[in-house]
Amino acid sequence: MTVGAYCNTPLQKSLYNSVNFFIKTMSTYEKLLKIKQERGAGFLVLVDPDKNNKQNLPAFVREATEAGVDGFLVGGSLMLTNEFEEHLQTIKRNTTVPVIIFPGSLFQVSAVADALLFLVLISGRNPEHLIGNQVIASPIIKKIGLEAISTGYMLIEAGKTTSAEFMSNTKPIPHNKPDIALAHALAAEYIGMKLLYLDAGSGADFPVPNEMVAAIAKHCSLPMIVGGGIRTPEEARKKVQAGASFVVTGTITEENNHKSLIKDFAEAIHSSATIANRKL
Ligand code: 1GP
Repeated sequence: MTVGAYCNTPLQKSLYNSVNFFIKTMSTYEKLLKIKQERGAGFLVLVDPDKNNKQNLPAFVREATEAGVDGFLVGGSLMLTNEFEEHLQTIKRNTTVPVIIFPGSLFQVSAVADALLFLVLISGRNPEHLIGNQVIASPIIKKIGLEAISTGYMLIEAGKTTSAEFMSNTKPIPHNKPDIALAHALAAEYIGMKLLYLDAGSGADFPVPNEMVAAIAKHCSLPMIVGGGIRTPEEARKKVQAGASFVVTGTITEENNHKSLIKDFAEAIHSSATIANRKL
């Protein structure tokens, strides 16, 4: 039963309709900010169509949504499948939370999604990922009316060469250099970007260090997504306590897609946020 079913008086009904209309007309970026403000931090699950089992996808998406996931990221560094859009459609059909493209290449643009992280790989010095691909993709994004969320993407040393590092041909920020990471984050803020994504890369041996997340959260006001190599709810909790606004899991939720684990992640992320996490 929906909340609307409990609205009996005309005033209650009108208030319910206004709130509903407001939520429906919010941009995906506004919805992310709302999650950050209300829950302190959000849980995003990455679906990589190359790694995901297509047969299990509808049930996985429904269960993850019921378990408290705040959004799905869809994308991958390679994309060996030609079923990217089919995956997006399946996810959209089975969830009510935002479905956001996390593009690994120019081929990962589609109007089926609610939005796209318009990534600029600020930690690297490869012009293709700083401006080249963005120029090629922009007219298409405009034409299909897709919401593009300007995101400063930073690759952080992961203990091994990840696909993201190899495919982007960039050097990650050293694990033990929070000051360098902070300088990049501040540059993203001053340039006018809307989000930061600190990524150790999928399957990283070790995740983005908590000290790095904390240094950025202390001095930079951009909402911060943190992902790569996060395998336990406890690890996710530490990222939120350090100041992450959103935590991403991909590999662990692909390998072990039990509703109970996803619920544990969601609870750890939502329950450990402080007032500082809620700040916009
Ligand atoms: C990778 O941040 C994501 O870009 C998720 O990483 O697969 O290691 O969870 P994992």
